[in-house]
Amino acid sequence: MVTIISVQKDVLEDRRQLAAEFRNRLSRLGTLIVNIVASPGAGKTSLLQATGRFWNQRYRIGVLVGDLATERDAERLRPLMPAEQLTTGGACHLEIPLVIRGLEKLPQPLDFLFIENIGNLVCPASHDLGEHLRVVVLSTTEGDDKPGKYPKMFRTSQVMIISKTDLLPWVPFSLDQVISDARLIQPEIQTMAVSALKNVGIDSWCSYLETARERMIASLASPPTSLCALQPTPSEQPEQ
Ligand SMILES: Nc1nc2c(ncn2[C@@H]2O[C@H](COP(=O)(O)OP(=O)(O)OP(=O)(O)O)[C@@H](O)[C@H]2O)c(=O)[nH]1
Ligand SMILES: [Mg+2]
Repeated sequence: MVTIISVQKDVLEDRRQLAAEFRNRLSRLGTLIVNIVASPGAGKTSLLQATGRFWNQRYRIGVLVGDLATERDAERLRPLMPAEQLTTGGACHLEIPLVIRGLEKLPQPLDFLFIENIGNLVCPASHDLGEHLRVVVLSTTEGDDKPGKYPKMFRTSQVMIISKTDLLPWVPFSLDQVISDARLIQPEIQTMAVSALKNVGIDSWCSYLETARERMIASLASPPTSLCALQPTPSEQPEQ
């Protein structure tokens, strides 16, 4: 016999509230939180490595990187930025309590907190991690039909990064097709094409992030207590 139990409560409501509080707390510190979601191997860690190289210590960056097992991604990132591995054991997505605990192990405050979610185009779409921006990375080797097939992930993202564009000459992948497919689902989605390997499009991505952070700060009722002075990089220092 099947017994149906009616649950008169949104089971994710507590998590959403926790995520909203986390977002507000980090907003007040001037930290833009970016949740990077994608299939396994789409190029999330490579994009973060290219971002760290491009900014070259200009900002205070921290990364929480999720995987089922191993510290491999955190080890790749640590030469460029503080990175804490969140190992889930078997869970196919990150949840906000793990993110809050992970942040305690990173230096504070930060200008940008990146969260590399578990490689999965399904479950991470349903979990608010307190991010200001959700960025879905889709690589040219995965096919240009993915937005239509995994609509929730693209509907809940503000940005679609098309990665591994250096492989475009060799794979059947249409940039126009993938962008129009994504815009059918999320008309406002911003799209960027990058190659982390060849360092193409990373400047536009970084400048998009800088603008997003400036807008987030401008929307606050009072300025953050720990604003980064936007120090010029050594190469930009005026000659003595
Ligand atoms: N050709 C090419 N290969 C890339 C590029 N970016 C990443 N790769 C390769 O793609 C593979 C996966 O890259 P990762 O950055 O580890 O991908 P990921 O999404 O972080 O992977 P998981 O964390 O395991 O889900 C590696 O072999 C990278 O070298 C790129 O721009 N061009
Ligand atoms: Mg990775």
